[in-house]
Amino acid sequence: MSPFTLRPRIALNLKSVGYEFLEEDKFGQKSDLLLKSNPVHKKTPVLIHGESPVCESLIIVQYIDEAWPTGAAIMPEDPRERATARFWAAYVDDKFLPPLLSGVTKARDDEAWKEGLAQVVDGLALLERAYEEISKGKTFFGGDRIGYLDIALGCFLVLRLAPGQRGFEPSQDFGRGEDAGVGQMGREVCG
Ligand SMILES: N[C@@H](CCC(=O)N[C@@H](CS)C(=O)NCC(=O)O)C(=O)O
Repeated sequence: MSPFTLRPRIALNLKSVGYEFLEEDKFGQKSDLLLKSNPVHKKTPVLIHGESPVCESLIIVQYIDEAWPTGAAIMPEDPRERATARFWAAYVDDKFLPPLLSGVTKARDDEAWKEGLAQVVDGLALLERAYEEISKGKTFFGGDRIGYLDIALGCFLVLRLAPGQRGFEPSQDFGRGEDAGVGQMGREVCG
């Protein structure tokens, strides 16, 4: 299951919204529905609510929070905290993920892999510091409950590698491992 797709699914579950999940064939042709629903990027996930598609996983999560306002809020209530959550979510997608998804898991040789891994570990150290500040000692960026930033980052911290695949294991490659800090948060989000 793609971590990008997990994001809206977690948000829908938090809001107790039922949905039908249509899977795309990763290795086959893109479906007509996907091409019609996301003609710009042609990527999943897409949320189709009524007749209208909503694209881009983090935009979908924000949409879900607004379209189903009952239940616990996913975005922080305070505008400044909302801006901070959006800032770090953009950091996750723009800076943290590219070396993880391209540099590390698709590295051609050991040197490229080490370089990618160093960038991932640096990025995670920065996110760990942000987590300490924002979570104020609680389990989640969102405090006692899963929030926007937990959804944005958490799904990518529990990536598991196929045996022999070069990649990134938070428990081995990042000092604090899975039982503390963002590692623990990731497990709770996806548990
Ligand atoms: N920025 C997009 C990224 C989504 C993405 O990369 N989706 C992958 C599935 S994991 C995809 O559809 N890949 C097919 C492709 O790149 O053509 C988001 O957050 O929704």
